[in-house]
Amino acid sequence: MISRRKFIAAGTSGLLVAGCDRLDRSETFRGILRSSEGLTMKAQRLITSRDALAPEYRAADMSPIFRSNGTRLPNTNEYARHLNENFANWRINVDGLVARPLSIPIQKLRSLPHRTQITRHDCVEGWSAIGKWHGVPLATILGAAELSTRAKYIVFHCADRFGDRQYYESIDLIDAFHPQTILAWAMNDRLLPVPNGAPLRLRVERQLGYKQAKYIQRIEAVESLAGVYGGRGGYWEDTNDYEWYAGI
Ligand SMILES: Nc1nc2c(c(=O)[nH]1)N[C@H]1C(S)=C(S)[C@@H](COP(=O)(O)O)O[C@H]1N2
Ligand SMILES: [Mo]
Repeated sequence: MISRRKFIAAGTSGLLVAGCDRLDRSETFRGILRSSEGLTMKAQRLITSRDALAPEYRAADMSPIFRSNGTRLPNTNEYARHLNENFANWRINVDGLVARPLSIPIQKLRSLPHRTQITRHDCVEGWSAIGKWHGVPLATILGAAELSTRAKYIVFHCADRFGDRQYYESIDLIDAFHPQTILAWAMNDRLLPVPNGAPLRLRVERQLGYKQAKYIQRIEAVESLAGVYGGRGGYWEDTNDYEWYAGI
């Protein structure tokens, strides 16, 4: 498992280096490097790459099939009821370190200004797929909720469970406010299918598949991950030692 993840990382690091080489030719970038004495080149690249956009693709590049992984259908009575109601009563609660806690009906969320992006999903299990996502920037929601200056992480609480544990994930504020970080409610021009996280899932395009939380019910802003479930920031992080930051 770990070696596959390293393999994926090695496969994409070439692209990042190529991007840096291109930037290196511009005067601005040299200026930035000169002004950052004390920072190693590696750290500089790291900072640059955290803000950079993930590659976006053309419609012609989309995978004919976007498979599902992990939970395909949350097995709770509550989810079955929502599915039966076509998610008409699904709400996304936004709470924790915010000045204005929100409870947003899914229909309301679908009416907000959205972003569309065609990106590649990479799962540590060794498969990738290019899909089209449509959703609200997470930044819009965090802005509406008036995120506290104490908040450092955003936690996504999901509707599905593995055994006795709830699936959850978390990201830091760099990723939370990244322009490609969206709460997606449609995929490949259709409302999100159940196997892919209906009615709402996260797309955090600079990270691996397991960070892309499906079946989102609650978004919580916290100062520390220590008190959240197993304390390591995600289901796989808690149970299988996966890295919390799964950058690609
Ligand atoms: N709630 C929830 N989110 C989840 C999972 C899951 O089992 N439950 N699996 C993760 C993994 S490992 C991957 S690769 C992707 C799969 O997304 P997909 O089913 O749309 O392909 O969702 C991620 N998010
Ligand atoms: Mo995955």
